[in-house]
Amino acid sequence: MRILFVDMDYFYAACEEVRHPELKGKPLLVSSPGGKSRGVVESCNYEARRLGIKSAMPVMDALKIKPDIQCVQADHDYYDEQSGRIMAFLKTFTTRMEVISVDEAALDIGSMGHDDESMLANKIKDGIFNEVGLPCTIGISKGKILAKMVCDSAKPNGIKILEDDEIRGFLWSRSVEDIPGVGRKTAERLGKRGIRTIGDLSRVNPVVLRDAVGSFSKELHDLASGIDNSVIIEHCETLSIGRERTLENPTSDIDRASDTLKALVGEVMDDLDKHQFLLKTITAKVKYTDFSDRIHSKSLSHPTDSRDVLLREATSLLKDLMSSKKARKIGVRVSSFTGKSKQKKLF
Ligand code: TTP
Ligand code: MG
Ligand code: MG
Repeated sequence: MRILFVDMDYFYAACEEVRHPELKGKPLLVSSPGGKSRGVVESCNYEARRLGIKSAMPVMDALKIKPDIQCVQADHDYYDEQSGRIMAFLKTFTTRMEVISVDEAALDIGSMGHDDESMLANKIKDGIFNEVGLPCTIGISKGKILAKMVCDSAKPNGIKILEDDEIRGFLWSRSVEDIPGVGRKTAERLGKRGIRTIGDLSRVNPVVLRDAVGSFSKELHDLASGIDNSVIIEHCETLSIGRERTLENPTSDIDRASDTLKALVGEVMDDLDKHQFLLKTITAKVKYTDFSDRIHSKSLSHPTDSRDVLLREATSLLKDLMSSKKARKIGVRVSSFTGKSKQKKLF
């Protein structure tokens, strides 16, 4: 498996620099509501970081370091919109992608026939910049956690590719805190047992490790040995499930296409059940005998997993589309998913 991991550089602050270019070049922070008196730093540019300002620090403390720092209150709707554009662009490079947070995603690029990883990374980096004007960093390795660590190590504005035979060299000199999921507390517990680098971690007796960090120990020991079996969890909001089929006899009468439609709905719902998703948006598509095509969508007021609802709504959408011309192919696609159960967070 090859995973390409993208994380945007100083994301919120960079978004603000794009719409207010006059903020560029000088220290800038984006604060949570509460501003200068009660806010915390959500993101800051690298000019601010050089002074020691960082995320999660009270804005008051940042002001002690740099009293005239430029300070903007967070506008999450705007960052979500930029994030959506970035994710939609990334999705064009792979069929398997996990949106990990507002500014990071992991793409499975192993099975896509992209043979030159460096060229692909440059293309994605330049593409994001053209799309939204924002810088990012890309890391590539054999698993999601390794690729994230490689990405972190190449920040800001970098690209780094780690081959399998370089993994141990890369990992062993780093601090255990460089592993996603290892916070200060876990690092302290490991430190008490003399485990400070990932190299130390790879050599430690598994019993000692279990004693220190419990069930996390296997994952940590595996990673320290260069084993990364993390999987891509496709994020339901960015997905859609669809099927289409050519009709035996072209027709403009929906009743004569009803068997085909029932089969398509059945297949779509089987897929949806496998993922344990609820759907909200239904899209019908028709390809006419003159080879033109049209689509029609509808969003339901409540998410559903009912076959009857999907069949009824798809029938009504297709009926409209087929009233004018003969259809030779019909399709049904569902999207805007929510999970039936909350998804597990991996990092
Ligand atoms: P990060 O990717 O962790 O940070 P960043 O993009 O600001 O900087 P870089 O990746 O270059 O190190 O987080 C993405 C966004 O999430 C960040 O811009 C703001 C938000 N965020 C918070 O609101 N609070 C936090 O404590 C952190 C770490 C991030
Ligand atoms: Mg980031
Ligand atoms: Mg991030």
